[in-house]
Amino acid sequence: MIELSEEILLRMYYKMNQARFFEEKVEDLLKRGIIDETVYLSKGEEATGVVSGLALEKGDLVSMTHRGHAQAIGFGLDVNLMMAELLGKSTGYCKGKGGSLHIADVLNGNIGANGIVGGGFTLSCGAALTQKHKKTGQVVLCFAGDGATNEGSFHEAMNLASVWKLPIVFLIENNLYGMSTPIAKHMNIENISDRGAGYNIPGLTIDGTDFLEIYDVMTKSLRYARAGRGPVLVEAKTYRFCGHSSDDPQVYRSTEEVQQWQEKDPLFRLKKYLQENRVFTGKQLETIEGEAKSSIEQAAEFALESLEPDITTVLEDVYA
Ligand SMILES: Cc1ncc(C[n+]2csc(CCOP(=O)(O)OP(=O)(O)O)c2C)c(N)n1
Ligand SMILES: [Mg+2]
Repeated sequence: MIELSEEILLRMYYKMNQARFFEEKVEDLLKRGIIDETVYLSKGEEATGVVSGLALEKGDLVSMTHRGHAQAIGFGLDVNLMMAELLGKSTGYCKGKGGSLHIADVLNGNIGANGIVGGGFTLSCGAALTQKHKKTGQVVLCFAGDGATNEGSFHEAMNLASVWKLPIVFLIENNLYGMSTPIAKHMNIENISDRGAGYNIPGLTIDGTDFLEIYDVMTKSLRYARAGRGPVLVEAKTYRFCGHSSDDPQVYRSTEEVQQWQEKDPLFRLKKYLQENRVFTGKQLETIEGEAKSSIEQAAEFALESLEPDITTVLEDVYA
């Protein structure tokens, strides 16, 4: 089994906690009416976003989904600026005009979250083509959901990426549902990774709650793409603990099913590993959790104290 350094495990545990606390804070702010937009939470899916972000090299690019908070934290975005964006404040990543669905930091390689399901596939091809022509040696990590792989853009992007041997790793977060539709009703295959074969792209299915497997497979896939060998399609089976969006009564799934997946909570799996292998003491784990929590408290304070965008800037940075 792959061995991870203490340093990487520390960052992983800190960031996974940050992602969980970030969304718990968002839920709280939503309930209090302080956040006033539809938000898509990834509680339960943190491992794919955080762990694959840690497998990237400096300068690599990422395109995120509508369920992108853990993906953003894994990539290294600043939680203060993320929270400010969700509150529509001028200090946010898009000066408060984008919200959760459009968090982006293009100058630093984060092509952005996307309100259009499947919108990131072809953008990622463009970004990867640039890396190939400029010979930067950087790779694009393109996140998407299971439902998104039924979009035409997925198939166009897979074809182009394969024909042009683009440096992309497609990471599909298969949380078994597209909104309320279970996967068996929206595709007639068991593993999305099988779709790679149609484009001569290697396809792999992994356990999206297992940090070791994600880190191992993502490191190898990124290395493969970086070496100029072409794209890789990775499918991670995972589960969202909360509803599809902030207003989903979840009548389409049973509480037993949710409970079964909660037993595989990626955050607890990581904690158990750290305890059983005595990587950190109980006290050290508590300190890491405490620091992650206070970073989110500070982010909320930063966002709450920040100014609303000035009305005179309403048309700035808007192009459509
Ligand atoms: C092109 C497009 N079609 C439909 C929607 C509405 N929509 C938002 S999220 C979603 C489900 C996407 O499912 P999946 O790709 O599995 O991602 P998940 O929400 O499960 O993370 C849909 C249909 C949209 N935003 N964009
Ligand atoms: Mg889904």
